[in-house]
Amino acid sequence: MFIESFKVESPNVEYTENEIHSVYTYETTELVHENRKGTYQWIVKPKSVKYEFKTDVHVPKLGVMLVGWGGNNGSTLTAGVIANREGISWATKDKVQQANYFGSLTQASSIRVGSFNGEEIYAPFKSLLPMVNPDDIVFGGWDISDMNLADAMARARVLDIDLQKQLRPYMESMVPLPGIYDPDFIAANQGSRANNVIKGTKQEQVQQIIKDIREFKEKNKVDKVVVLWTANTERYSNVMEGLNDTVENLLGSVDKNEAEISPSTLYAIACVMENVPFINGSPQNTFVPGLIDLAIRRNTLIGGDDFKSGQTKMKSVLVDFLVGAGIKPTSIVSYNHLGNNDGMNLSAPQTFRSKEISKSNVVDDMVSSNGILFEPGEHPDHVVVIKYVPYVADSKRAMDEYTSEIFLGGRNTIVMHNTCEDSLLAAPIILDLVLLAELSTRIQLKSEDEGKFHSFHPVATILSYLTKAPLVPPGTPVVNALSKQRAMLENILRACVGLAPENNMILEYK
Ligand code: NAI
Ligand code: DG6
Repeated sequence: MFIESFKVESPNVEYTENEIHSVYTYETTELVHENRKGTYQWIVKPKSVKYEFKTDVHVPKLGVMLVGWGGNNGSTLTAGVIANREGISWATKDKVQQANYFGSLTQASSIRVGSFNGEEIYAPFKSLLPMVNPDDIVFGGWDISDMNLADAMARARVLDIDLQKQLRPYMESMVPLPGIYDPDFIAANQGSRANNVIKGTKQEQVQQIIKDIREFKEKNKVDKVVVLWTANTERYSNVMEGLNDTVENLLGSVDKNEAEISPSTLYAIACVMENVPFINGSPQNTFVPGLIDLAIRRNTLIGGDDFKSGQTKMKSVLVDFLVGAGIKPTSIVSYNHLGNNDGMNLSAPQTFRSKEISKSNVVDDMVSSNGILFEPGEHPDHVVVIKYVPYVADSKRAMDEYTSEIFLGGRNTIVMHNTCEDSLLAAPIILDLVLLAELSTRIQLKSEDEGKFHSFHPVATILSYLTKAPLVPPGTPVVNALSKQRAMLENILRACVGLAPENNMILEYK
């Protein structure tokens, strides 16, 4: 059965006019490796830690500024939110289609809240805590192309034509602000698009982005802004001592107009300086060490990297299943071809390399979790190929072959073929990223050992479910398995309303 909303009644939870306050017992373990009677043994001690969570229930008016607003993802997301807000329906060759948010964790997935009369009861994910309603988001942003959003939607060739016609009046007046363009960081084939660029030194460019954010906030009367990079994939920037390894060196390099500071890092610096959350939806190393330290110092949320939309999502499910089932994946080969502007940009070796890295590291934690199947340091062969094929446009083809060793030396090969509009997968993920980033800035916590409430660590691991290469604070394990990432997110939000983690034991019926 599905219910729309619920309220928790518990001595551990208090709902007030301003906040939800919960007291939560975190059941975990403590490990020690000790010499006991001459032999080293691992001792696991179950441990309970009391936490308190405070969630501010005032949902702000949210502004979302996209870097690369006029791209396929930016225009598709903007169109999709307007279509939902306006209740638009349109004729396709199959049926009359109603706007929806399929593919969004927050808007279209559910959580189990318990059992009632022998039936499992589910509620919308978004009913867990007060979240921004996408209808109320004000969109804006930057693009190095000055095309208005209605034309950009047509250029993207993603949406049905009848839907585009209905959306055009809402989007014609939306024009991206000039962006920071550096041809050294993206493919040369993007040059013809760059007719809307911020002039000046890197320091002047950062200052312009800060000014843009302030003016956007003022003009649209929004309480909070989240900025998200959905612009072209950049090449990696070099990380060097003295250049970008510390806060001082990074800011000094901006002052010195150092060529190796990328546009995405400049936008991120501007956001962190303004205490505006910044999310990186592409694979490049925007978050150089000096920037991560700056975000930590200023306690500003940063999250990334690279939206996890299709092929990688499947990979982080399938490899988790294989390794979890005691089957040994030995070779993973992923081919993609696509014909949109993202594909064209990725046809340059340097930008492809950024994507290859983020697509390749996604099975590491699963492999290292099973020492029965894999020797230390052993990995499956893992190859990623991306080709640009203009004809297929945004309709990306992803083909994967997984070969595994099974019982008694047997081989098991699984082949998958996925065809899908890339931007229709990415847009709901972008929405989730900004909504969850905003929500997480309203949550405070403290453990029994801490005197004061504090926000989550500024490096937002809570967003990991949505990204291919989750950015984590230095010294923190990276989790890629999709089910674990989802459980982490859901269980933290459950803790905020005093609900136990979903343990799937269903002991009531045992
Ligand atoms: P796109 O090429 O259609 O859009 C990117 C936009 O960014 C373009 O309009 C371009 O003019 C603009 N741009 C480039 N550099 C800029 C800068 N420095 N400042 C402002 N604007 C700039 O690409 P699409 O398909 O929208 O993808 C966007 C990004 O998301 C790409 O990096 C892609 O790799 C990444 N991504 C996409 C996924 C998907 O499923 N669509 C999944 C994972 C990541
Ligand atoms: C080619 O792979 C284009 C890319 O931008 C991908 O479409 C994007 O990274 C999505 O990747 P995945 O692996 O999550 O489907």
